[in-house]
Amino acid sequence: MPLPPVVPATGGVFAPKKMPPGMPGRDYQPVVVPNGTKCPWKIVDGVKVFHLVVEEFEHEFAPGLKAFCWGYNRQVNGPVLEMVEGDHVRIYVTNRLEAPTTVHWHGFLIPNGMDGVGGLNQKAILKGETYRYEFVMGQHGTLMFHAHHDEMTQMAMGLTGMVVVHPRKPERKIDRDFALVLHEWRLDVGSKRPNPNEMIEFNLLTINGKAFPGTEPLVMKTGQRVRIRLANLSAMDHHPIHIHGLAFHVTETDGGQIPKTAWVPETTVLVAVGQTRTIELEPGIPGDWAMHCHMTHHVMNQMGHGFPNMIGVKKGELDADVRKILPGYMTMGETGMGDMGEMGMPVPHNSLPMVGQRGKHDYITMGGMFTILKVRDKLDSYEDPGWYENPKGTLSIAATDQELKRDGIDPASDPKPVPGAVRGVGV
Ligand SMILES: [Cu+2]
Repeated sequence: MPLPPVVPATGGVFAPKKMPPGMPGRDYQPVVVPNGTKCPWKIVDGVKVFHLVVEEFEHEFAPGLKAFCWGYNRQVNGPVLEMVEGDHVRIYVTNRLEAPTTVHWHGFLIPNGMDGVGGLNQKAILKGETYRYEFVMGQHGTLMFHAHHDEMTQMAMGLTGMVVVHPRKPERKIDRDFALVLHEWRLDVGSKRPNPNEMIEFNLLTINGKAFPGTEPLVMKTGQRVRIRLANLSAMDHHPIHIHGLAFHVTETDGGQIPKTAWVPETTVLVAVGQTRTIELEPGIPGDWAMHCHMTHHVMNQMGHGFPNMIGVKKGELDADVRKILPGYMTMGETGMGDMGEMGMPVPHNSLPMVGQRGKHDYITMGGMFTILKVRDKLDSYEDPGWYENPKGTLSIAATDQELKRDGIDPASDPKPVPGAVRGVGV
C-alpha cells in the first residue's frame, strides 16, 4: 500500500520550495567536525533520510576521564546533521533510553507538529519507539537540535547537536568550514555520570564533547577563507569565544545571515545559551594560535575550581608539621594553579587534573574549552602538523644583559608611573 503524502501544506505564508537532494561536492562543501562525527544519510525516493538513536554510552572527555552520558548515535553533542536548503528531509529518532524523549529542531522553520516540544507539539517518544520527523528545509544556516522533554536532565547528559544547512548558491567560497558545539558538565571526581541537577558550578567545559588536552586542533593555511560555526546548548553559561592572532567577522546567527554591511569585526564572540554564532576569518600569520572561552574557569579542568585560596601563603614548616599526622602531605596552590597539572601528583582514578598538557616550550596551563588554530603557510594534509617552529628572532625569550643595558632597563628598579590625570585633566 502506498504511504500517505508526508509534507502537506501547513497554511501560513512561509512556503519552503522543495528541490532535488543537495549533494556534497556538487552543491556544498562538507563541514569539518574536530573530534566529532556526522550523521549518515541516504536518499529514498528523493528524500534525504537520517536516523538518530538516543542512548546511554561511555564517553571519553579527555584521556583519563570517561563517564556514562546520553547522546545521539553514540556521540555526545552530536553528530552533525548536514543538509541543503530545499532538501526534503526525513529523520527517524529511535529511543533506547529508559526515559521518554523528543527532539526539538532549534531555529527551524517547519510545521508545528514537527517542532518537538513534548506534550505541546507531540507525544513523548517512549523506550523502544521510533518517531519520524519530516519537513522541507526552506532556509539555510547553522541550526541546532536537542531533547525537549525533561530538558534540564537530558541536555545536561549530552542530548544536543548541530545542524548545518548549506545554501543552494553559496555567496562565497569557504576553504575550511568547522562545526563546534560547546557544552558544560558537572562531573564529580569518582562519579561515572554527569550531574544534571547542577546549576552553578560546572567543572568540565567541552568543545565537541572534549576538554583540552583532548580537543583536536583546527588546521588551516594562511590566506584561506575559514568559517567556524559555534553552537551553545550549555545548561547555564554563555561562552565568550576568543581567538588569538587574528580578527574575524560575525557573519551569521541561528536566525540567518547577517548582511555584509552589518558585519562586526571582533576577536571575541559571545555565544549565549541557545544561540549559534558563525564567524569567518582569513588567518594572516602562521603559528599555533589559542582559541578558547574567555571565562577563566571555563579553561580549567576538574578539581581546579573549589580549591581554598592559598595565594601568598608562606607555608614555612607547615608541610613538615602536617606530615607527622598525614604522611605525604603537601601544601599546594600558594603561587596559583599553574603548576598543578605538571606536578605529576597522583590523581584519583578517572579524573582530569587541574590543567593542561606539555606544549612545545613549556607546560600549557589551560584546559576545558580550549583548542588551537594551527595556521601554516604550507600543508601537505589537514592532519595535525605538530607544534609551530618559530622563525629565528620571532620568539619571546629571556632578555640578555646586553639588551637591558642598551635600553636602560634595570630589572631591580621600579618603573615610575606616569599620572593618568592631574586634577581631572588628562596629560
Ligand atoms: Cu565559557
